[in-house]
Amino acid sequence: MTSYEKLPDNAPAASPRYQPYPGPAGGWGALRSVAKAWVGSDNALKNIRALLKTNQNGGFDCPGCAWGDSPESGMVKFCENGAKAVNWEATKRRVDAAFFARYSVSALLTQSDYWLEYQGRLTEPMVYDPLSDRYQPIEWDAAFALIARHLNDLTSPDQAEFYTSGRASNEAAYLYQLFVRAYGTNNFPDCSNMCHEASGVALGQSVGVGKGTVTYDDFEHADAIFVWGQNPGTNHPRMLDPLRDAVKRGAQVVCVNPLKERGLERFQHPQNPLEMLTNSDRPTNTAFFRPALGGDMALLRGMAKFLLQWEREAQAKGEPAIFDHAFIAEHGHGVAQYLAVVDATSWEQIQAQSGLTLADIELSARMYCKGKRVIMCWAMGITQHRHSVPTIQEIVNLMLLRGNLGVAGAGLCPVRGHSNVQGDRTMGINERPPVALLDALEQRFGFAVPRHNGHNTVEAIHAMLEGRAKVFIGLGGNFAQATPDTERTAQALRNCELTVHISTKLNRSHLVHGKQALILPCLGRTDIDLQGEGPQAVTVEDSFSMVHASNGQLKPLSRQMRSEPAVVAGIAAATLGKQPVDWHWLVADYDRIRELIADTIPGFADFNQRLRLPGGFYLGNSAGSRQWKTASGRANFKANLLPDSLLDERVRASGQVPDLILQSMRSHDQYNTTIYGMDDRYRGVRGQRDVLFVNEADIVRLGFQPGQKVDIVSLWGDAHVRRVHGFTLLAFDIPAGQAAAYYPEVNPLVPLESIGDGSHTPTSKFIAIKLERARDDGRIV
Ligand SMILES: Nc1nc2c(c(=O)[nH]1)N[C@H]1C(S)=C(S)[C@@H](COP(=O)(O)OP(=O)(O)OC[C@H]3O[C@@H](n4cnc5c(=O)[nH]c(N)nc54)[C@H](O)[C@@H]3O)O[C@H]1N2
Ligand SMILES: Nc1nc2c(c(=O)[nH]1)N[C@H]1C(S)=C(S)[C@@H](COP(=O)(O)OP(=O)(O)OC[C@H]3O[C@@H](n4cnc5c(=O)[nH]c(N)nc54)[C@H](O)[C@@H]3O)O[C@H]1N2
Ligand SMILES: [Mo]
Repeated sequence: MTSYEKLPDNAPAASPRYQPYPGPAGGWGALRSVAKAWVGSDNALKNIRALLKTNQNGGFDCPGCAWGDSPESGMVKFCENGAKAVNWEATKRRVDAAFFARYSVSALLTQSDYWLEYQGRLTEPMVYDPLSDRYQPIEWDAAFALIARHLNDLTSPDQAEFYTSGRASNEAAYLYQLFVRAYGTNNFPDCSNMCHEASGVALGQSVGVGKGTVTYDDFEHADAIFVWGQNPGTNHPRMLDPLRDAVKRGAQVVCVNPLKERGLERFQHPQNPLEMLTNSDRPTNTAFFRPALGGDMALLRGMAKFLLQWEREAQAKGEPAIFDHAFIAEHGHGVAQYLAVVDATSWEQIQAQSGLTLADIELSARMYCKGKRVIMCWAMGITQHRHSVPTIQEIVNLMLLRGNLGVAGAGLCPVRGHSNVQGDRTMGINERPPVALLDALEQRFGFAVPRHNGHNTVEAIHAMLEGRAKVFIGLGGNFAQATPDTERTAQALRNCELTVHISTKLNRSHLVHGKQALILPCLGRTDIDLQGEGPQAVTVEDSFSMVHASNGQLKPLSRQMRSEPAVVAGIAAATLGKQPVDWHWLVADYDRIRELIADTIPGFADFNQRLRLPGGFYLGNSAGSRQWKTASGRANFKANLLPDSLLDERVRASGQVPDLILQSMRSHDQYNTTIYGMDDRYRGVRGQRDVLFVNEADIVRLGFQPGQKVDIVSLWGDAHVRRVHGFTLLAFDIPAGQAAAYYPEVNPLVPLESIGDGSHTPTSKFIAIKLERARDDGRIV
């Protein structure tokens, strides 16, 4: 075995083991796991030093999630999974020319995603050589010239796609969008299209701004916090602290999730819910509701229906109102229409679609009303459905009824994923750019910006599949694995004349390439970024709209690696010359880029000065201060109907009946398509990722046995066959009719056409499936 191939101690076990995890989230289990990561790391000492500065002033921003930090706390802020992210990036293993000389692309394609990224950091620019089927070294300038030639040869700039993943800094993202618009297109497919797009769309229409309205402090003042479709114990571990603190001071925490995720289950109501309704004297302030997949909107509508009923009763009896009439009168728009739709929604439909009993729905409504100030948080369990936009608007409706917006301790909190995905959008990574942004760019830089909308992620895949797009450039990410309908996406990338990836680590997107292909190695968050005028800081924006600086701490592995802004500047200068700016001069000192941001992006005046404030600065949020940038000038109640059926009409029309509805989710040992290990500690899975979590009664009903291997086929009613092989059935505590499996292993099952209305987000949390006996299962054929 060469050093390239050696896998870490926690490499896949020979056979999968499944044993429920007894400990709490965080705590000793988490520390032990971090310790294991350190011991297994070849860079441990350096990493610990680096980690101690994570998210602190002067240190770097954690490349993990986008949860914010308490501004006051001077404590070391990191969590188990942040530690994994840092350690993973700060390896000293290299994927260099010698590595690529050893392995052909075909050979690399047979390796797992885990193996590919484990090989280390990309350290030199590489170009694909079709004769040897290998990547070979290329000079940076030659790489830039190749890209420029391709871009300048296209008959229209709309034939190129410019993808962004959410780790890119504000400076990199701003420069990238400036270059792409100066080149002539708004084709900005973005990881956000697969993530919180529905939140942006829904909130924009409802309250006039597509971001969360709360800040960290609000969590300390809330009477109740609802957590919808989110697994913070794994994906936002630092969020557990404010939740725990809230419970300690007597606030309510209400979790809505079909899976009793470790870390959240401590908030499970320990008693019979009915006791609470009957004024039991035993105090309780937490609850856990387990809806049908996609059933959240029905639950929310049911809660609204209870509120309306209680409001009428209160009025009749002359008791204090349930609704905040003053707020609604001053700020609301469309409440009468909305309440008419609430009245018209039947309890039967609400119960059937939510998958919950009337008693559960009533309890959740009571818990909501009990709090004067309520925060609602949500993540992918809410955003990755066909009707995600109306679901999020129903969250807003419910909050508006009681004036839970724009006061301390209350508000909306879409919990973001990638550490700077929110900042990238603020910087203009947007395929449907607001007119104000385009006007500002045009005025500042004096070129005619493209005014027509560009492609989002799903549209970009269609364009590449149909030959309408011929060049793909990715600023980070792993497009081939993160996107739906894996086979068709692979074909889309292979159709391209040129694919370019600006990356830190080797991944499958480098191997599923166009006719010509480049890998451009870049610095990550942890690396010291040295430019012409000295070491540079970058900036990021967290879920609470706090902007702060990030300073890399580790010496880069190779001089050949370049920062993301420098790579973008290189491409831009080769393609456009010094138009509309002197790109190389700009990247010599990132203050110069920030001056341009200050000139063109609202909220960034005096950017360079404010950046130097300890803890960074708050961008503000119009809805959070009760200013409504909507067409009505008010906060809009959106009168959406519940979907007729959660199952898509295309599946229904096909006449096929699904065995189960599948959601795809993250294990505890992964960061999106980056797989750190084969275990999912909190769910009790060890040594394997090809597992399907199913209720035991369903396993029996479908004629299988726990532990048996199955093929999974998804239903869509078109000619494509979507199938994955050899998944082990795990009998799990999951509601009947549901299944769960890991992303990205089940992405081949997500149809490219199965997308959210208004968001175009693949419906990764709602996939109609059938199970078949695995062809290679030795047990039963
Ligand atoms: N360690 C680590 N941290 C991460 C990431 C990572 O991969 N690893 N990814 C980052 C990114 S980009 C993102 S977007 C976030 C993702 O953070 P999450 O949104 O927490 O990620 P998922 O694993 O997709 O989990 C979705 C949760 O929603 C639940 N769910 C699924 N369908 C439904 C539904 O219909 N209704 C309800 N109520 N619940 C449902 C699932 O059971 C699961 O608990 O995390 C970020 N942070
Ligand atoms: N089925 C299903 N599909 C999903 C989801 C789901 O829940 N289910 N979730 C969706 C969501 S929420 C998201 S956000 C997307 C994620 O989609 P992406 O953002 O495209 O995917 P990642 O796995 O985060 O990208 C990992 C790669 O990024 C590169 N990288 C890491 N750090 C850096 C850096 O600092 N700079 C640069 N230039 N490159 C870097 C590395 O090469 C690494 O291999 O996936 C989506 N896809
Ligand atoms: Mo995400």
